[in-house]
Amino acid sequence: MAKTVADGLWEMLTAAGVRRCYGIVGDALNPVIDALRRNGSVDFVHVRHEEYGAFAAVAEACLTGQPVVVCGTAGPGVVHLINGLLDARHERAPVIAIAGDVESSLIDTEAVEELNPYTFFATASLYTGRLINPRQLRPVAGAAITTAIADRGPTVISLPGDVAAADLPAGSLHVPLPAATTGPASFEDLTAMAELIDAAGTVAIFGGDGCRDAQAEVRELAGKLRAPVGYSLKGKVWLEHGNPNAVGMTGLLGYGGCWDAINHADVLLMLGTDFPFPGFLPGKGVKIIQVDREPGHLGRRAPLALGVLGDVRQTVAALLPMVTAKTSDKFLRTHLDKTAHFHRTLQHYVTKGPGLKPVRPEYLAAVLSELAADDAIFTADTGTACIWAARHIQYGPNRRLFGSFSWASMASASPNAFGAQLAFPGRQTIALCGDGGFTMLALGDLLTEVQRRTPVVHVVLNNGMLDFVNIEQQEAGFIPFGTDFANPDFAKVAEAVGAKGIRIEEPGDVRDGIAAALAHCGGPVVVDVVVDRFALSRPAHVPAETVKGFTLSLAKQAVTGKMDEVIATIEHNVRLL
Ligand SMILES: Cc1ncc(C[n+]2csc(CCOP(=O)(O)OP(=O)(O)O)c2C)c(N)n1
Ligand SMILES: [Mg+2]
Repeated sequence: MAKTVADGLWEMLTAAGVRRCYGIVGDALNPVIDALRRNGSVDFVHVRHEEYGAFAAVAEACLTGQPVVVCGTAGPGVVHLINGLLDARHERAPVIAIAGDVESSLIDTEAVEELNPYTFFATASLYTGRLINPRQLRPVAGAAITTAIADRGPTVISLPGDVAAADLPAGSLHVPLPAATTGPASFEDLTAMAELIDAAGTVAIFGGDGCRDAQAEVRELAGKLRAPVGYSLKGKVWLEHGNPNAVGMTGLLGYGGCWDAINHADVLLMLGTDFPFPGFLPGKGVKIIQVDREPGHLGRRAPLALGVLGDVRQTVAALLPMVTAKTSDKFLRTHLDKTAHFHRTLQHYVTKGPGLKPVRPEYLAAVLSELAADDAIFTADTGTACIWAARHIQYGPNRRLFGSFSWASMASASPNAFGAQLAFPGRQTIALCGDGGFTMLALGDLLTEVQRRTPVVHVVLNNGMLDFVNIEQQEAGFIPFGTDFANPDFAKVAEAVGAKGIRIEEPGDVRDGIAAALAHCGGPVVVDVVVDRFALSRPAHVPAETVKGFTLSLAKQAVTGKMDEVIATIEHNVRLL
């Protein structure tokens, strides 16, 4: 059989490092999947929902650094990919989507399932090519591959079935792969950084995901400058463990002395972070130096004294010998003390956890942290799962935390953990799921995990509501509405579809239940934990509007006959208020 365009496409993709493709087949994609089958070197993961596949691909691509393919067929199948591709864009994940397209002779006739890929993918994709002539294969697929790898983000190849099945034109399919590297800051910028730092009495550091390769350098700089080090959720896994200067996080999930330190230092050094909540960053009075390899990140969250383009590791390494060591550690001590105090407060519901029913999520997360493997990969749903994952799970040097932390979609934890497990078989992958998130996307593809015998551990925070939104509504002064739902026993549901199910209602069962889940092999586990729906978390820095909103909401609830809920909210959080 003569080679087809689809054969050529897989040759190009595998040469670029692609080893897996998540998706659902159908019409336009049939020749593509037939070519994948014949190629034999790509694992096709037949999911039940394309979005699940896309979120799995994002995790796999980010955790391995390798490009991963997703596919969906013309029209509706393609549409199901979009949320995951938007997440890929925010996570800078090299995900290449093969989007089935209508027959090339039908393009622009409003054919059944026809979709304009350029307009549809515009918000997500860094490059979208429509392959309507076999001779476009090398340049179009080449651009999709090169852009995904070098610019780190999703790209799309829209492919009509007739073109995929057409004969492969003669000629080279070689794609020269670019190295996605950025060097250190320029000498001028390094000098300006050193001058600002040397002139400052106190310096604080706030780091993000861009510090992943710079852990040792950032710790060394912080030691030399006696600088407290705070971090975003994405920076936490790199900068907290083994760091004597660590002062926690800012933002709504914030804890420790971070907010205070970064808002009261003379100079704030922002390293590899695009922390998206400007309200928690200093507005004026603090001179901010920001280092990032993305020019678009510089200054977009806070006004800068100096914006520096460069790789964090190389920039900090070059800066280290250029700055003078600070002698006073008063500023650092103050914020370390504050952090230690906050950690003690955080422990309250952990220590009391074994005696509190319903189960406190703080206790659940702490037990999970204690029992999980040292190299476990945790994923967390958008919702309260993020709070407990940020505050009560210790990451250490080898654990990872992954989630939709920038796009903030619900329901990413299960597919992220699935993608992580396929990429790192044998490593524990633990999805901390909201019950809203779990029922939104994970339930359907639990069947995929059962079928593939993929050992993902799902820990479902069963609070019977969209708790995060419930809290948001109260913060904004609303009476909570539209957030409740009724759940089945998820452990029984899991057992019914062939997964292991564990139901935990008693605090005394948490430890054994989690231990049994982590020990399970040969397939997925669902641990259904009925948790305290009134558990709140208090950020280290509470904006005045939040206090006002909460008070107003509690008052409104009281006068509209919801006094029981008001009392429960106060009673269940008395140690936080
Ligand atoms: C796809 C999507 N829909 C809606 C939202 C808005 N949202 C953010 S968190 C959340 C609640 C999540 O509820 P659940 O998964 O039950 O977690 P909980 O906060 O209750 O632990 C909602 C609706 C979102 N981020 N993504
Ligand atoms: Mg919930």
